[in-house]
Amino acid sequence: MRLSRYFLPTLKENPSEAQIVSHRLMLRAGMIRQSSAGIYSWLPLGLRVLKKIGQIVRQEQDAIGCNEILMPTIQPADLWRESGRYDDYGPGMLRIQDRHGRDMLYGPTNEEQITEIFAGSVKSYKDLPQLLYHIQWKFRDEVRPRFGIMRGREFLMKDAYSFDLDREGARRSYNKMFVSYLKTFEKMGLKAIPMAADTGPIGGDMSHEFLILADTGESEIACHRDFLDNTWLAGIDLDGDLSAVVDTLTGKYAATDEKRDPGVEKSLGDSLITARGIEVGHIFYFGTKYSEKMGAQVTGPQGEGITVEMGSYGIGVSRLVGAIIEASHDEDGIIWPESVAPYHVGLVNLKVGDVACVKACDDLYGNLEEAGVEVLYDDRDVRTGAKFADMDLIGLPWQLVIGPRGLKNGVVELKQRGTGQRRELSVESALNKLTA
Ligand code: P5A
Repeated sequence: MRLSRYFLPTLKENPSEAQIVSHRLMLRAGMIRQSSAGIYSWLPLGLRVLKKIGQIVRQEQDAIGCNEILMPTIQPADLWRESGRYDDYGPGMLRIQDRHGRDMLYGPTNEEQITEIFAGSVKSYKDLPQLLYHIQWKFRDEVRPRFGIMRGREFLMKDAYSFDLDREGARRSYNKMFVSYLKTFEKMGLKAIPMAADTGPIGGDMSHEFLILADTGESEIACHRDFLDNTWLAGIDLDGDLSAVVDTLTGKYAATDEKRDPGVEKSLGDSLITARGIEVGHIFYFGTKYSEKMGAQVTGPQGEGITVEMGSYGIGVSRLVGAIIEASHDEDGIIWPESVAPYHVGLVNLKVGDVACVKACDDLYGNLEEAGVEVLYDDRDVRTGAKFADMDLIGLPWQLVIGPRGLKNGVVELKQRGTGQRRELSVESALNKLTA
C-alpha cells in the first residue's frame, strides 16, 4: 500500500481524552476514532490489526474442531425471558423496540441464542459433543466505558459454546478450550496467565480468566513463576487427554488484587512473581443453567431425554488490540509482534524527487509485494523527520529506508522496530532478508 493513497490520519500531539498508553497510541496512529462514549470506528490500520487478531483466534478455534457460525447482534427479548436473564441483566443491556412494539435487545452475549439453535437442531446423544463459535459485535452499556476500545460499550468478541452429554464430557471441552487459549495468546506474542474467576451474569460453578502481562495492565497479578514457561505447549496434542495438564495449571497459585493470599505467597518464596495484567479471555462451565430452562435435550442410548451440559468461552478480540499495545510499545510508539502487525515492512523513500530513489523504492515495493510481503510504502512528499516519526508510531516490525547517499554506495538501511537495531546492506540482501 502506498501511503500517499492511504487513509492514515496520524496525530502529533497526545489527545487529552486518552488516559492510557494504548488509547493514546491508537488515536495517534490513526487506528480508531470515537463515535460516542465507548463506541469507535475502526480506520484502515486499526481494522487490519483487528482482522489479524480475529484470524489467529479463528485458526485456533478451527484447530480444535470448533465450528464457525454467525449469529445476529439483535436478539428477541423473549429468548432472554426464557432463561430468566432479561430481568437479571439490568441496565447493562441495551433494550430496543421494533416498529411493531416487540421487545428486542442488542446482544451482550449469546448463550440463549445458541441454546435455541442447538435445541432446535440436535436430537441425539450421537451428535455430541458440539463446539460452536462466532466472532461478533456485542453491546454492553458499561457504567464507565473507558480506556478506548479496552472497555468499550460496543466491542468485538469471539464467543464459543460447548454442548456435552455429561459432566466429564463438558470438562473435556473446557480443558480443550483452556489449553487452546494459551496457544492462541502465545501466537500473538503474549504471555497469558489463567486464574480462577467469578462467574458474574454468565453463571455457573467453574470459570477462569486469562490475563496477559503488560506493565501498564489494569490489575495486579501474583502467580507462580512456572506460568511464564510455555515451552510445553509446543508438543501438546489438543485431541488428547488434557486433564493432567489443566489440573497442574489450575493447581498453581495465581491471583489478582482482592484474592491474593499472603500465606501462600510467603511459602512460594522465589517462585512468586508479581506483575500487571489485562483480562483478554474468560471461560465458563455452567452445566445445565440454560439447557434446563430452554429445553435443550438429546435422546440418550435408551431413548431417555438428557439435558445437555454447557460451557461458554470468550475472547475480547477488540480489547486485544489495545492489550497488545499495552504489552508492546516504547516512548516513540507501538511495537507490533510480527503475527498481528498491520504490515510487515515500512518502506521509506527519503527523497521523493530523486529519480534513482524513486526507482529503487518502486522496484523494492514491487518485489516485496510479489513475494507476498505486506508493505506500507511511504512515498509521501513530507519531511524526513515526519516519516520516521510516523513509522515508529505505527510500529511495523521492519523499516527499510532508501536515501540518495546510501544508494550511491549501493546500500539501503534496515531497522528493526523492536530493538532499534539498524544495519546497512545491499538492496538484494535486504530483499532476501525480508522475504525469507
Ligand atoms: C463467554 C463467551 C462472556 O460473555 N459469554 C460468551 C461469556 N464472558 S465475558 O467475560 O463477559 O466476556 C468475554 C471477554 O470479552 C471481553 N470484554 C470486553 N472487551 C471490551 N470491552 C468490554 N466492555 C468488554 N467486556 C468484555 C473481555 O476480554 C472478556 O474476557
